[in-house]
Amino acid sequence: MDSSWKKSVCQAAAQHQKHKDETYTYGTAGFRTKADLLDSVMFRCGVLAVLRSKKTKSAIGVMITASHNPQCDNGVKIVEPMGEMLIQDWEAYATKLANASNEGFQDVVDEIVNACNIDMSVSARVIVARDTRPSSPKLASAVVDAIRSLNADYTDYGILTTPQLHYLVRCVNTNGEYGQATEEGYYKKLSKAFAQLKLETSGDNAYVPEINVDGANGVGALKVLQLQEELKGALDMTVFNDGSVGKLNEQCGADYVKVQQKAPAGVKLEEGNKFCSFDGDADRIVYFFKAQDGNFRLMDGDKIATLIAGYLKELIASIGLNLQLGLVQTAYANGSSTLYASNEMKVPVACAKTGVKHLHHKACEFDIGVYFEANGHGTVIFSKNATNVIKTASEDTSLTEDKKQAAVRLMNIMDLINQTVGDAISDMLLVEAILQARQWSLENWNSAYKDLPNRQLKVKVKDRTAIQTTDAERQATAPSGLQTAINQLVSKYNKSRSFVRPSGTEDVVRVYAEADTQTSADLLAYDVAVKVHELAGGVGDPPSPPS
Ligand code: 16G
Ligand code: MG
Repeated sequence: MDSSWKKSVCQAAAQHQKHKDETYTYGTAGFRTKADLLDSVMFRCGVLAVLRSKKTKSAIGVMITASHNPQCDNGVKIVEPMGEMLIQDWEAYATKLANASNEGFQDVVDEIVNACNIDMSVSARVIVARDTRPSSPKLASAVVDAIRSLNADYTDYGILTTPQLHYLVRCVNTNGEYGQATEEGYYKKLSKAFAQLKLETSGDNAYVPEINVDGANGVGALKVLQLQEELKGALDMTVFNDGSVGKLNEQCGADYVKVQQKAPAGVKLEEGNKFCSFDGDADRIVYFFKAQDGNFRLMDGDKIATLIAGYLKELIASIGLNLQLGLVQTAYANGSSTLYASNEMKVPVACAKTGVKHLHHKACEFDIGVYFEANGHGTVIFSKNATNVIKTASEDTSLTEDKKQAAVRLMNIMDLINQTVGDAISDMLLVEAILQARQWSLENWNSAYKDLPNRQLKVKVKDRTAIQTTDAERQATAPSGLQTAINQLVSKYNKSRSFVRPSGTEDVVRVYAEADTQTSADLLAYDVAVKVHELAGGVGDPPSPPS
């Protein structure tokens, strides 16, 4: 077989030398670290994407972004043919390739080619996009160098949100069945579905078709403005933190708002107005508003998930379809949301490990799987069966007009949803469509259930892998004695729960606690953090007590 590719990829690799002392970890969603350490990683991910494309005989996506991390960081996510995240077997290859020495690079490539039985004569295609970070263009060109050295096809879409890239990969691999494989096609698909979901309403209506978007000074701000044109007035959007003044993710964006539980900088929180925050690559969204009591209220991923699941469940029932709808959460889901979903909505709830790939996987077990992380990342996936059943109903002339209308609505909802991955833009339109159908303000939506007060803390330890977990991260199995200590602390408070896990994106251990009052949640989180510091090799001073 012609092996000239080996020479050309090695020559190109020599231009993208690995930092000798650096070890790269494939985290929860790909590689992520300081941007100036990533050139070789990008090149090697480009190589990996080409190999994966040859293996799957499909187009593969590469997204350059570090999501909600500070502007100085960057990262890379690899996207599978149907728009999912890279499969886990290949995460191990990615890690090995990223960490191979400059001399050992070709051997690792050979090893992957052999282990996966890849036919290097098969053609390959990679789709590349990046967020708005200043470091992204150069890192994208490292990916492109790799693709070219292997003589593969590629399309560089320039600046996109992460979910837009996921969408495009799926469009390309389904020959347009999922949608038109252009950025414009994305806006057209979403805005058409949104327009068709709009209902004629009259009289008392608490819903207002206006939204203030905090774009995190990132790509989402740019893209929402492009969508605005397509929506032709169906939703009036005002964009804050559009990147013209502030820094990416600095005191703004979905992660800031969720963790700090307060409005972002640059936004004037006025009573009666609706707000939402995207993260840096627009795959997360949270809503918020100023309540009548003057206080800030957060509508996080759990609130969004229950809104969506409740509405979909009603639609399915109104048509009389026999489809199983389920909700997938993580350990971070507020205890009230879990109780509300299972006891009030009667929707089965499953718990998965943190990270989209785990939730997505679990959601595939239902006909209709709604999955959301509390941090605002989530979407809905419809099985092949569900899609067919809904399509058939929407065309069934023997159904009553009401049932048929409901089935057509479900069809449009399927089109509105980005089923490949959580998508802030698509989720926002879905929330707006449901609020419109329900004629709800955010106050109405918020009243479904009351969040339990909660607190998240970080603890620095020598080696965070000292913490090991089971039961979807709800129980710690190492270090020994930690779980028993957590159980004892939890038992001191009412309606309390706490767990710890090593972060997959930062060098810290995360602590979560909830309880019936904020004071108790704060104290419990603090007590647990102290235990982690004591038992899991904490570095620096022990955590300080809540003020
Ligand atoms: C990544 C994940 C997100 C998860 C977060 C956890 C994807 C696309 N993103 O941002 O789902 O919630 O990591 O971060 O999977 P942590 O491990 O640092 O807590
Ligand atoms: Mg993100």
